[in-house]
Amino acid sequence: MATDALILVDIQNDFLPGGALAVPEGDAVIPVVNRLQSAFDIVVASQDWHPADHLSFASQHEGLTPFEVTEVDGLTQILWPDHCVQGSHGAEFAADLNMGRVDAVFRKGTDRRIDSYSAFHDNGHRKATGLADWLRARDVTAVTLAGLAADVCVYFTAMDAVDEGFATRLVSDGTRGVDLQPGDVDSAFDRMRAAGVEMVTSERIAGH
Ligand code: VGL
Ligand code: ZN
Repeated sequence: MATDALILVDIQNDFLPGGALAVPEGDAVIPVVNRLQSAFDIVVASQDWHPADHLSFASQHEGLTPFEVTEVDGLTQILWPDHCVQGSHGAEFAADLNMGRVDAVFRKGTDRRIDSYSAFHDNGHRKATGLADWLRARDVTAVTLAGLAADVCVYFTAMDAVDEGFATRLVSDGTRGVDLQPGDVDSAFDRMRAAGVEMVTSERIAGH
């Protein structure tokens, strides 16, 4: 039977206020997604999970600072503060996030040389995380996304979900963005809508 899966994107300490790459109001998504989970048969979570020397970190590039842009392995790369280092507190899921209903966790960004914003593929579309096949093996045809950050990992996950053929929704009150440049979140929402992503508020999700 075709099912709808909830995908929780990167709800990790480093993306919450006080974290290394804090998303403003990032913690506001937690009660929303905790309430939503009971409306879904399948819940999965992605986890940004970098080695300490990951090349998306400004600290790995002499003379460059966070939020500058450079090239890594032929791809344009925004340099970030060190974040979500494997095994660190910052990489852990938020303490208040209900993990009891999460069926599988997909880790990404594990290869030093390539970043991975999407929960489906790395940024060069060189390798898949396995999420699409995992979902298809469970007859998932539709996905509902929530989490962090709206204009980075949620955005790329949504665009890949559409590409992979899933009917894709984003919980508008279940996400927050970085807005590195003011307007980034608005334009990410516009581009997602144009690609066919349906925006839905959590209160309109059936069974919740
Ligand atoms: C993210 C920047 C770097 C995210 C991950 O989860 O949105 N952003 N790594
Ligand atoms: Zn990252």
